[in-house]
Amino acid sequence: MLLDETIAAPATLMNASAAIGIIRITGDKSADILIKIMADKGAAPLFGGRAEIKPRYMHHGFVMDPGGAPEAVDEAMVCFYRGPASYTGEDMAEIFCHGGSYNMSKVLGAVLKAGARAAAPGEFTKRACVNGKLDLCQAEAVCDIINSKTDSFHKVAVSQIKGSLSFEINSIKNELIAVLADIEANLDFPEEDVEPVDIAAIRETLLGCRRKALALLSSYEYGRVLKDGIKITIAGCPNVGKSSLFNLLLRENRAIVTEIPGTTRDVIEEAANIGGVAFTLADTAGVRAPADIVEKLGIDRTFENIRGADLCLLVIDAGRAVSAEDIELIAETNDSARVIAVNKIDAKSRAFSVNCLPLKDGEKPVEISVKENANIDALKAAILKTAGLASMGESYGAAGRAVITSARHAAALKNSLASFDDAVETIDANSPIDLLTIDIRAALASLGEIVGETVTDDILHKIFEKFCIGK
Ligand SMILES: Nc1nc2c(ncn2[C@@H]2O[C@H](COP(=O)(O)OP(=O)(O)OP(=O)(O)O)[C@@H](O)[C@H]2O)c(=O)[nH]1
Ligand SMILES: [Mg+2]
Repeated sequence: MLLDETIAAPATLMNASAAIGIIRITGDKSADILIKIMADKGAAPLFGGRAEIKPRYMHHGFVMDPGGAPEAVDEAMVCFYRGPASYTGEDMAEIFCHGGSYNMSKVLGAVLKAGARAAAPGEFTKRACVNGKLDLCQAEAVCDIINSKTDSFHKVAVSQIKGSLSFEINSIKNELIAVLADIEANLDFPEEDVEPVDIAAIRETLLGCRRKALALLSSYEYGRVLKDGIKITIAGCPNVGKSSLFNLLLRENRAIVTEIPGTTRDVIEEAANIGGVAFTLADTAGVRAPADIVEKLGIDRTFENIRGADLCLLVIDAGRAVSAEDIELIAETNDSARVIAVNKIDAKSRAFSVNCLPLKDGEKPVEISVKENANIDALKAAILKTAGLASMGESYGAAGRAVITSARHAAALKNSLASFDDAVETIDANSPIDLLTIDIRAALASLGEIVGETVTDDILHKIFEKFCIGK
């Protein structure tokens, strides 16, 4: 990456006809570009020189095309940030022009003509990282904040950008660095008056660090679900109210509902936010002996979907006796995470009895009425509890503890655990102490990958190419 190049990109959507569009510039030439392109009402240069550009101040003017027509391209406000007090740590400028793709590309065109190069995806944040304004996991949190769709994931991303994860990783690293320094002092000056290493204390410290790394890694189960969402398949016999429940959970009339059994014939998937957590809900065809090939294919898909789900929401109709298909579906989902909703409790039949359902020990169906919107909160709570989210949310979210949301971070933590195990093994085998430093260095390298101290250019490139342009 050439840090001496000045780069520019739109920081807001180019394809929307928004009121304002922002063009971002970073690099040494940022001020010179403003001098070249900004003019006052009379088309005279707005800035006589660098000294006239007051940092962090909104200057009003007109964007001119350098070397182009004498009339203004657009009217805009510009703000200059003097490095290192900027997002990237370099001199930066932001041009607040009018929105719209045509107008913004004209303004960007003027900036590029004045000496900037078009930025690659994530290049602004990458520079912030290289210049030490953010560490790598904070930079990744920028992406998470922008992509977040639920309150719980957003909270975790904001706490990560504030440094919660970096803090925990760095505190483990600092303990390891202290241990290394201790060992190395002994290796380098064994004959001098250096305290002999207390190997039992080192072993304890390493086990303590391992526990902290493991606790972080364990949070990934929760973090993954927050990030990717949890997949719920709504299944049951025809006409039990699956589509009605699907619509209620989505808060929109997405699926067709009729009193005719066999209304839904294919799988319909939609994203839903339940209790601040992202879910993908799938409504499916009701299970029965199929009347034709279309229904058969639909029911095959229902079973496929049940098998691919994180959780199955089985709906049973309290308005009639339990059927053979209800029992078949219960058997089919016995090994999955499952919530049973007994629906139509408002029209409960004498022929229906919960006791006819072959439930697992301690399993309690939730009695609901979609028609009367009754007990839906209890159903949502049961879903969150079965997905393990209620308790996890309490221990992570409420306690403000760092949560791992990235597979890359989880893999690095896993590698550090292996190095901690190697280190303890080295101690227990009474192996030479310099071997121990190799294991500790390996653990440090894995943890360093998370905050970006020990990542290769290749990995950096992979991380930032997922960003949008202008980020
Ligand atoms: N009384 C009562 N009727 C309900 C309730 N929930 C749904 N219904 C009615 O039950 C009928 C079937 O509802 P759907 O949501 O289409 O049922 P489904 O399970 O998707 O049916 P298929 O798509 O055919 O498998 C409709 O007439 C709904 O209005 C409820 O809680 N109480
Ligand atoms: Mg349906």
